[in-house]
Amino acid sequence: MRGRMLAITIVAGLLATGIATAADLKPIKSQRAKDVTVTLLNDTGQWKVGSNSFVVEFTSLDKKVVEVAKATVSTSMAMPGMAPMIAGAKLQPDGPGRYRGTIRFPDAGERQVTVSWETASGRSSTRFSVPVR
Ligand SMILES: [Cu+2]
Repeated sequence: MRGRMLAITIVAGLLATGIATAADLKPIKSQRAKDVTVTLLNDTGQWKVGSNSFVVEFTSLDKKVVEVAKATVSTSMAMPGMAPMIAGAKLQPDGPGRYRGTIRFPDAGERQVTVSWETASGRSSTRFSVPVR
């Protein structure tokens, strides 16, 4: 009985750890680009001024993982009377159809975000806006 309780505790602990990563992430933005949905996520569902960690996921319309290569995330902010402010993310593959990224924003405001990726059928990209608060 005691051994069984311990086993249950360990399994529950492992499940909690595994699910915690996925379930604690909130979508920042989800954008459909033809047959692929691109979703940015992090722990708050928002980008903030300063350093940000996030995840970008590529899924099919029926919510299955889409394996992509060479994903990139870049952002641009229109600044009145100035050249646009550009910031790119550093991305690391983190499993099929998923990348972990970091990006830094020096100020608040709306960003035009461009995500691009490669599949067997070629290179694709999509553009959408995300506020930095
Ligand atoms: Cu700016």
